[in-house]
Amino acid sequence: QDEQRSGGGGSSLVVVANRLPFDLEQLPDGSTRARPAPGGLVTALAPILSRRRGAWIGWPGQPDVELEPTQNDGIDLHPVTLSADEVADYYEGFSNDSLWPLYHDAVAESQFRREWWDAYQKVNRRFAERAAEVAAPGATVWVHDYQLQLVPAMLRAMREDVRIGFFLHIPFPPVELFSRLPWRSQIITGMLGADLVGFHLPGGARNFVRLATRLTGATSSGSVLHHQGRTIKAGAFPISIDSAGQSALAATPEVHEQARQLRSDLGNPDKIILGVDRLDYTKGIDVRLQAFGELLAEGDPSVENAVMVQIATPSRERLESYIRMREDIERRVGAINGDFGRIGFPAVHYMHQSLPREDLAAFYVAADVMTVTPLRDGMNLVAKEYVACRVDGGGVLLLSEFTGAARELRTSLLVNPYDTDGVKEGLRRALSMSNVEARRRMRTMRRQVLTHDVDRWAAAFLSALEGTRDLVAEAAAR
Ligand code: ADQ
Repeated sequence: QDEQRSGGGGSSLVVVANRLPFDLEQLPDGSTRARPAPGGLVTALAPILSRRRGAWIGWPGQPDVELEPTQNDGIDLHPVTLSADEVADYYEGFSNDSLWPLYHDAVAESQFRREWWDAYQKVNRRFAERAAEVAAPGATVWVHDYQLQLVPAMLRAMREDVRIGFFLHIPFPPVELFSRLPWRSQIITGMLGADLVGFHLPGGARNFVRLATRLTGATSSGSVLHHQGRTIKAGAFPISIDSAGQSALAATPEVHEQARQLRSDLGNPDKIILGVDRLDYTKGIDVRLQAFGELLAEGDPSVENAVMVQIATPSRERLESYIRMREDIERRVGAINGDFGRIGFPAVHYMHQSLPREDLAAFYVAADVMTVTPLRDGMNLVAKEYVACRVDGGGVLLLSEFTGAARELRTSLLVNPYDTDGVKEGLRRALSMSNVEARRRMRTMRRQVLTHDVDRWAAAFLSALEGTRDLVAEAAAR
């Protein structure tokens, strides 16, 4: 009976994210098969989840499919069904065409549509209801990212007994930008349903505290907010990667051999310059193409000496802004190759493909210079993956100041992606850097990445979330 009242679920740790960490597929006999689509998040959370009979609530990635809950690797998977219209309005529309550009410094224009907002609320409610069903009494529920910012308050209204953490994987904008959002108060109120609200950087947490006091009448003391008789903590938790796993992968003879083969396939250039991104307008792929093209035009480096490889994962392909940006990038690649390529030896090798982890590691191992030049990025895991893969201690990382990673990877070559001359200068410096200097810089970065991995991130967040129980007790005692 108690179970019924509190929701009836049995999971003491519940992760709620837009996507499930597995691609689910329905078999002819009606059962469900999970194919691993592991990202960093599931690698970090899987051990904790299976230890605590954890559950993961998320969309399986296909519209209009109704799937039964299933178990995989000791994790209960609860698929949430989205209709094709909901995918268009809640996911592509409100999440990726309203919030995504707004939260990334408005580098593209946000579209605000009321029907998208309606769908966002409706889908957030569906996720919250599912969490309320699945969570055991007193469970910990960890909600992820900008697609689900209303879930904390919705879940709080259904289940007072659960501890709720919310983590935002993308930047959280300053008051001046966020205030454009027609539903700004509702979003902040949604997040305030959590006990702990986490961001990559302290600046994100500060923006949140400022907005909460301005828009909702919450009061603050430092990073602690008081709202409707509850206490909410805001904090910074910079995410990372499975550093040891990534490093071990890069050290295998197979990856080593593949990297050697790559260099030879590229015509054994002196320098390989690499870019690896989701094809997204925030990533500044055009910035590095522009800089490389101008350097080639000036003849330093010469096209015989340096080759650029840009690997871009297809992303959000139905959105107009992404279609336009893809055309722009591909036109730029074509122009550089038209001007500087030779038969059999293009100046830029461009792949619009998603690669297996091993292949990606081989590219990281082969690359003399890694270019990460986003106009704005919450963290950027690619930068950390490159560092983890450099088991040889070499390689140069050219990194945008406007990534979260720039805070931690202080000995990278930092550039302002809006300053074309500065990026050119950085790229030239990277290409001509002495081995001694490159190794000294890489050593510091490797120490950082190897000691701050994604396990540590998850443990830090969850222990801070546990710690909020004390905050509540303190408030009650006052
Ligand atoms: P993303 O914007 O997706 O993540 P990022 O952090 O760089 O950006 O992660 C991309 C991941 O995709 C990396 O693990 C990378 O290896 C992989 N990837 C990229 N290109 C690939 C390819 N061609 N083939 C295969 N894999 C590829 C959001 C935020 C970031 C934040 C993360 C985590 O925008 O700022 O760091 O979440 O919080």
